[in-house]
Amino acid sequence: MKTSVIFLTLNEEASLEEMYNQMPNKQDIYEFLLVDGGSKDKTLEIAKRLGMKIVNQKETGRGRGFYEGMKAAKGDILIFFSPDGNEDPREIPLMIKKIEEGYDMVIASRFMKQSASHDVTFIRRIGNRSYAILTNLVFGTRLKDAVNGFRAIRKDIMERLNLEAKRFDIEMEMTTKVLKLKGKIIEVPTTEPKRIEGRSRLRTFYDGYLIYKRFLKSLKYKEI
Ligand SMILES: Nc1nc2c(ncn2[C@@H]2O[C@H](COP(=O)(O)OP(=O)(O)O)[C@@H](O)[C@H]2O)c(=O)[nH]1
Ligand SMILES: [Mg+2]
Repeated sequence: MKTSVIFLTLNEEASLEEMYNQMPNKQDIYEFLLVDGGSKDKTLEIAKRLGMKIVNQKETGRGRGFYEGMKAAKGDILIFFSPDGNEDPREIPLMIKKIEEGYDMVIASRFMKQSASHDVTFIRRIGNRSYAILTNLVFGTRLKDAVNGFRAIRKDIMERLNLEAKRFDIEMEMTTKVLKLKGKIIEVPTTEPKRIEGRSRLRTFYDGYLIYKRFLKSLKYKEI
C-alpha cells in the first residue's frame, strides 16, 4: 500500500524542518504533503526546499486542512502529522503496519499505560478523558484517546465520512463516523513532547464545546 504523510501547518517554521528530518524510513513513504492554513512565516519556503507538495487551503481551519489533505493525497494510507513538536514521527512505521494488518484507523494514543503527554494541561486531560468515555459508552469501544490528531487512516474509508468539521472537532468527527461505519480502530501508545515554539491554537473551552457538539451530530451520520 502507498502511504501519504500529510503535515498540517499554521506558522510552524521553528519546528518543521527538525520534525521532517526525524521522519524514519522516508524511502517507504510515497509522498509528503504539507497542507497550510495561511502561514505568514517561512513555513512554505522550508516545505518547498524539503521537496514537499504544498496544498494551500481554500477554506481556513484545521478541520478543513484534514479534508483538503485527503482530497490531494494519492496514497492508500494517510498519516496526519502536526510538525509543532507534539508528535513523535517514530510511531509512523507501526501505524502503517497496523493499517496493512487490516485496521481502518490507527490513533497514536497519549493516554494508554505505556503513553505519556508532556503537553496536555489538567483541564485538557479531563476533556480528553470525557471524549473517550462518551465514545466508549456509545460504541462499546475501549479507546483511551478518541481525539488525538496524530493518526493513520485508509483513504477509502475517509472518503466515505462526508467530513464537515472546520476546527479541532475534526478528530472527533473522524472517530465517531469511522465507528458508525463499523470500521476497526486501534490505538498505539505514544509520548507527546511539548510544543517546540509558539502556542497552541486550540481554545480549550470553545473547542471542547465544538467537540461535544460534533460528537452528537456525527452520531446521526448515515452514509448516503
Ligand atoms: N493546515 C492547518 N493547520 C493548522 C491550522 N490550525 C492549526 N494547525 C496546525 O495543527 C497543529 C496542531 O495545532 P495546535 O495549535 O498545536 O493544537 P494542539 O496541538 O491541539 O494544542 C499544528 O501543527 C498547527 O500548525 C489550520 O487552520 N490549518
Ligand atoms: Mg500542538
